[in-house]
Amino acid sequence: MSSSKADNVPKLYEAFRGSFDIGAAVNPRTIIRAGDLIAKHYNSLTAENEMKFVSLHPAEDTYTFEGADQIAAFAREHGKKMRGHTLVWHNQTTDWLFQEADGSPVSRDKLFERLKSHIDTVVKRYKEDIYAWDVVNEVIADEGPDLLRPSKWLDIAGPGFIAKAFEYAHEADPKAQLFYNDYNESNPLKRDKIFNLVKSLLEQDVPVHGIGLQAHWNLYSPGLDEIRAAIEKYASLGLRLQLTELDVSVFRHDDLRTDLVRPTGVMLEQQEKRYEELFNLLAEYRNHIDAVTFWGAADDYTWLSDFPVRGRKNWPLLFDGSHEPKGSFWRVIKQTSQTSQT
Ligand code: HAH
Repeated sequence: MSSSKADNVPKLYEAFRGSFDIGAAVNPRTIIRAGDLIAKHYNSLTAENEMKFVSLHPAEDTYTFEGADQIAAFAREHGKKMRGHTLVWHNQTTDWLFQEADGSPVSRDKLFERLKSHIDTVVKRYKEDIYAWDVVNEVIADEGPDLLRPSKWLDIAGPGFIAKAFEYAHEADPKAQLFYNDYNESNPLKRDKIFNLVKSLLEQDVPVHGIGLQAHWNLYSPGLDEIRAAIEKYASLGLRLQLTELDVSVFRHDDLRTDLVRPTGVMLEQQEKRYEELFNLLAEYRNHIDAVTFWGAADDYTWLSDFPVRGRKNWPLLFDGSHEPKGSFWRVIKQTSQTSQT
């Protein structure tokens, strides 16, 4: 990176000091390839994959901490905060957890024993590094009347696994802030289900402290009014809020085109306007929002290139493929200098 160029670029997280932390999801490759950019602009890190069940605990007697440890060491070296992601999820979890050695399903009690042992080991290992955990990820059903999505967790343990996960995490690190995290969080139907789930956990005195709005958004949706309504509804529970996985896809949800090798000028302009509006809204709610974490650091690597459309590149973040600030970065920064002058 040319340092003369870099010197003219203000640090993203410093622009939001006093409002919320600015985080990025990272992995062992990006902390090397984009290490300077990450160290400069973000003051909080989340492991994109390395702290998920399958990454940490591939077999009952095997923990693989190398990738997660590298990220924690990078965070320590650069004085960054860390969020933990994620303890209970229906994806990226290994089959052994739900099975006996002969392949038959485990009992409910044995599943809870294994869950407790996993949470204890992982949460205690990173106690000094991680201040907040996504304890339960994505258990709500997107569509239809059912509250919870089908999963092995639900099949074997019934809905009680959710409260148990929070209780085990709280026992392992009583100081950690514990989050329920989900996507499509601003969709009114799913929003109300998330609200009802978390409300019922609170009524049972389950230790849940925050709601993570994943915020995998695009240029067109969700609408600002829907995002605002979601923030207000979640905040009405008296919990802390974070945007945990923000990105702004340049494609509509049902747009399947794979021909673009770079974003069009129109897309970039729309993205600038969208990011400016989003951060204006987030700034309004800074008393409720503690951190805004992007699901990546720069457009050269994002999970959205190839997902959900194979062979389609995407450009959802504030820095381009060469780690230079995009127009969207300057719009987000400009907005903070205006609010701090008033
Ligand atoms: C998130 N799911 C996950 O929380 C995160 O761990 C992963 O790296 C990327 C996105 C969002 C999602 C999904 O995985 C599948 C369908 C819809 C949304």
